[in-house]
Amino acid sequence: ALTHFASSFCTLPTLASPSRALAGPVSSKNYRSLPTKVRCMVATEAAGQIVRRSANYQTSIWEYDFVQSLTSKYKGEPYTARSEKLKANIRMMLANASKPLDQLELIDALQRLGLSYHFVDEIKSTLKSLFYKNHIENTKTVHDLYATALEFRLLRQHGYKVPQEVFNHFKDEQGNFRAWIHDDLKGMLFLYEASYFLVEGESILEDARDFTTKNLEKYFKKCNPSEYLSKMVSHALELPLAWRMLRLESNWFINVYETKTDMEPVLLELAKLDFNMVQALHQEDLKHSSRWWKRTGLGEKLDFARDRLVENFLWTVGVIFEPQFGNCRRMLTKVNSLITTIDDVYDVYGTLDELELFTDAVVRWDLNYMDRLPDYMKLCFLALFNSVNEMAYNILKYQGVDILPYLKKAWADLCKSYLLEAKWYFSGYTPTLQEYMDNAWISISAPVILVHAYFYVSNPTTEEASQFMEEYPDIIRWSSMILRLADDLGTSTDELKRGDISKSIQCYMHEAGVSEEKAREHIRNLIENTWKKINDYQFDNPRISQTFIGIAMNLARMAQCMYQYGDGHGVGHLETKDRVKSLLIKPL
Ligand code: LA6
Ligand code: MN
Ligand code: MN
Ligand code: MN
Ligand code: MN
Repeated sequence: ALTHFASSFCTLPTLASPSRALAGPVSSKNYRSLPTKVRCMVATEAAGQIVRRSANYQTSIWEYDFVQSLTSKYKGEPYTARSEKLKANIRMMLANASKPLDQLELIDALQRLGLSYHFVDEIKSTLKSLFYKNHIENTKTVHDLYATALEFRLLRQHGYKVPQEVFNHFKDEQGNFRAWIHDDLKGMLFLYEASYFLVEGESILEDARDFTTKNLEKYFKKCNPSEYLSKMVSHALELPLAWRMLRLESNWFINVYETKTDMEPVLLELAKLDFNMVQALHQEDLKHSSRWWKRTGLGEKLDFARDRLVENFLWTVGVIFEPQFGNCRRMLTKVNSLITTIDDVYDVYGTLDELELFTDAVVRWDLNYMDRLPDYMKLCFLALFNSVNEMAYNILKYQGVDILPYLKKAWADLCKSYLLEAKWYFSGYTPTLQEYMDNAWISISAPVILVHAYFYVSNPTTEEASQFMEEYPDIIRWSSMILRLADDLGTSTDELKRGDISKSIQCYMHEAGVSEEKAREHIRNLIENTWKKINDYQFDNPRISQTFIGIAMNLARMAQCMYQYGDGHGVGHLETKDRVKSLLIKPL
């Protein structure tokens, strides 16, 4: 019963064609009277055969036995002892650094090398006193662009809303950046990175971003690409630090830092060692997750669906990498794998009737609804039901709070949003961008991911905080929007080829009558603007933990990473493969 037929599914939707757009959303009742595709489907159903789409996804490139064979020597005694010793040295360095610039540079290096999580308290108190001295007492004397930008970025990263006006000093009476800045390459680079911590309405920072982008690009055309600073510039122009996936950035930076003339050997040694020790833990999380995935049988039984356990695990490393959150990574890998499979049920394989039944079963969260489902859906439903119930059970067992209502609701919302997209697809409907996004920030699954993550990093979990999650706080919405838009930029071309709804790009093309290139630019602008809201969220939200805000930001970063060069999630053999190797397989 689980076989499927290759796609012979009538014509593809022509998205730019207004004749396919309906006046409003369609209900499940009127879809049968709509254009070509639907008639085609009715015809094939009548002949007793259901014609299904196919995404022709490749099988997984990561074999189970290979994953299970991963090992690392970076575990246990000699390594932990050495690591403790190096950490103590660095703590001394932090305590002995007396000049503000030395402190800032040390903190920046620790962050970029992926080590700052070991020095949270030290960094916090250093930055607190710097902020107090420079922005409350105002005893600041240095007016160097590089130092100002570095301080600005670090303080904003840590929740201090330093005013953008600190950069006015570098502008002339006409409001242009002063001429000498063109020769201050390092200053420009750091101003560029700082400018991405802007919030809505900060035009000085917007100017700074445009100005530095333009000038760094100009510089880059004529520089020597092997120099340290040039490597930093080209990397920054590709994607700013603020948007980068932390572990990958550390991996990259450790290698570059090694070539820096005045680098600190102690930092380098700990960075490599710590990276390898963390990788050893991640391997155990991955192996655990992969055994679970094999037990579900979904990868083997469901031929139409993506079998992407390792890629799903990579997402979780992007979302939360610190050693102590292994349970969260293991749980989220399950969530991601279930999402990826069920998304393919809705987008590729299921008929509309089946999807209605599946949605019903999830909304009711009731095994009594299972016997109405086709076999392949029974597998999905029971895997989902058992896995999510078990997650709720763990929280109930250890923390005494029943979070099942919140988990159930998140999945019900997701399936309802999937179903609406399926209805749009089968009726050939093209929504406006706004209408699309109102649904698509849920259908990208980020709310499900973030709600589950929330409960696994909040300890204790309170009833009040749980209810707060139910309303999906803004930070969830912004993170979801970025995931959705980045996913559309990377996946919509293939999705439309195989048969799928108009995604944000096509909705905007249709609505604004613009070219695909213009529409993509619009979507990239929306991503930039959404980051401004996320940046602002950090400053004044005591109700939500910094850990959770970090997770939401990291999910957005991970999306920009995964879809940087196309569909890195579905097409696993390109950049994603190299990333998996360098983060999860090869030690430094
Ligand atoms: C992307 O697939 C996908 F499966 C997701 C659910 C995105 C994020 C996933 C994680 C972390 P696709 P769609 C598991 O591009 O159908 O098919 O929403 O998603 O565009
Ligand atoms: Mn498969
Ligand atoms: Mn999909
Ligand atoms: Mn989908
Ligand atoms: Mn997609």
